[in-house]
Amino acid sequence: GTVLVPVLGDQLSHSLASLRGRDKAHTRVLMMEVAEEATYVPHHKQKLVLFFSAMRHFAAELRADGWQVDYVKLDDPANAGSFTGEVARAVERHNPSAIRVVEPGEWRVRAAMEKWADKFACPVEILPDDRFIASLTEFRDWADGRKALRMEYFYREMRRKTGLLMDDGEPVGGQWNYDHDNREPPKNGLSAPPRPLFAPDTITREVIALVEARFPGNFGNLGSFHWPVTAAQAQTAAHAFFAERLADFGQYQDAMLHGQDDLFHSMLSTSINLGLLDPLALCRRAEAEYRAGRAPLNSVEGFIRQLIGWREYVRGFYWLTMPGLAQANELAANRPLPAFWWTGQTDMRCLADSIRSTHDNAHAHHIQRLMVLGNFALLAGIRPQHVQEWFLAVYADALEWVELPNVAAMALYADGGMLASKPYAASGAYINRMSDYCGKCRYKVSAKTGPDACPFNPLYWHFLHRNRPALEANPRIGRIYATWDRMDAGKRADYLASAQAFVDELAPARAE
Ligand code: FAD
Ligand code: DLZ
Ligand code: SF4
Repeated sequence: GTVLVPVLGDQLSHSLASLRGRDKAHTRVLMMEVAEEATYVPHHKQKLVLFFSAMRHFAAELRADGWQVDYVKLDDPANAGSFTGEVARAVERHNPSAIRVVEPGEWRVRAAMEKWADKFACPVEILPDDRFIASLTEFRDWADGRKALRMEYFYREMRRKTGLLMDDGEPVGGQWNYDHDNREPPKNGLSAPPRPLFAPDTITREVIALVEARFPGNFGNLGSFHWPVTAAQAQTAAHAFFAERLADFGQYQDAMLHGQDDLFHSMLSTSINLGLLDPLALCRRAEAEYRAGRAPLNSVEGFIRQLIGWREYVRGFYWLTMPGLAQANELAANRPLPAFWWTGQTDMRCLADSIRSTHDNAHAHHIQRLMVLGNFALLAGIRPQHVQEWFLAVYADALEWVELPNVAAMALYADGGMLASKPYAASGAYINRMSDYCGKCRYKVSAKTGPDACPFNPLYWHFLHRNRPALEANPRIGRIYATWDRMDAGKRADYLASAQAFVDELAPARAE
């Protein structure tokens, strides 16, 4: 009989486990644009266009390759609006002998999928997603019995497993991690070669019209849509990164410059997360650049660590800690998300630029996400669920399995330190060192308190003060409290009052 193979929007890989080796004559591929996926958070317009356009391109490639594909468009009048509803309709149409599907990336979808076996008369086979280097079982085994899960140790396992940057069982260069070389502040006049931009073709233009019509009020700009929507375009983007930016990727990885949205970052996360690029193949290419003497070790090791370290690690962490992680709030942060996160209207220049880039590109680079937006939300005590929903909505690369650990655990310490050994809390001095934001800001980064002080400065102490019971015992920050205790009482009161005055003025994004 016919086997029904649903392919989800982030499973756009020709080598997908559910397709590999299948007999095309007896397979019906099902792809579905559904309201439930399009609305479970108010996605950025570019994210919607990216997913729908890449899905439509992928379906066309499958058909050209001889597959039979049922493709349900969002505006199909019969559209049932959910994965389960559409699979039910396809079961009616084809009466399949089995449903075979690759496990989804998100817990929410997995929960729905697990009910299919009871709902449908045929067997349902859920296959592991082997586009990841570590299987979920492998990660669980590694995590089992450990109190704290440090990425660094997991990363070394992945280096050994893949053999990437290994010589005779030893890390190339003698060290596993060259992160200390990857914290260069930006030089004056620093600029990176522009990345290739992909002009919308007919399919993408059709999807743009659909998204403008169905989601006119969503956040984001569609005039600047340039994401790769096919594997071929993604390869072009990867090629340009290896040829032009990889060599400088490492040293400027943490740098930020006003109006320069990409710098030396790869801008490949959307293509990797959709399945258009294979992360392991990218790592092998990066290693080849090092072996050929075209890129330094700190850049190549840094890039490989993001992919086989962080990316794999957060995925394992997500499945280990869900569904609790989505509700975690160790520091009891309760302030609603400020309205300016949607409008960008703030005098804080670092935040305004990061939000502007988010609005224009559905992207911001790592340090903008972690040390500007995330740090602000951490220090100001914004409710993790509000911050999570915002990050999941606004970034084109956001799928919950990668977004949630980064936001809840890495940026907000909402997991109480299972992922990070201490909160990534920093005052304005850090942002000033790593960027050109502060010079033209209406706030003074050198001012500690009062209405003109950079808000990060008093917020930093306010954060430490109010979370003292939770943080003081942490050996990596405990000493900061000694500094606080040595300040005179008046200074401490000034810090706390300045921070309070600032947060009291924050208008919430929605009425509570
Ligand atoms: P590069 O700097 O070129 O890095 C190369 C690749 O490494 C990326 O494409 C990505 O696949 C991977 N990578 C790097 N850092 C991480 C990380 N911390 N976790 C997982 N993979 C990583 N990444 C997402 O893909 N989706 C998200 O929704 C997401 N949300 C984030 C939220 C916060 C608060 C933070 C701090 C980070 C988040 N990241 C997320 C990780 C990272 O910021 C992005 O992957 C990166 O900015 C994408 O741009 P790039 O492709 O140019 O990355
Ligand atoms: C992000 C997204 C959006 C916006 N729309 C769809 C869709 O209509 N159909 C689809 O198959 N996938 C979509 N996606 C990606 C899914 O949210 C993603 O595949 C699952 O959440 C992974 O579990
Ligand atoms: Fe951001 Fe403070 Fe610098 Fe202004 S002074 S850009 S608010 S860090």
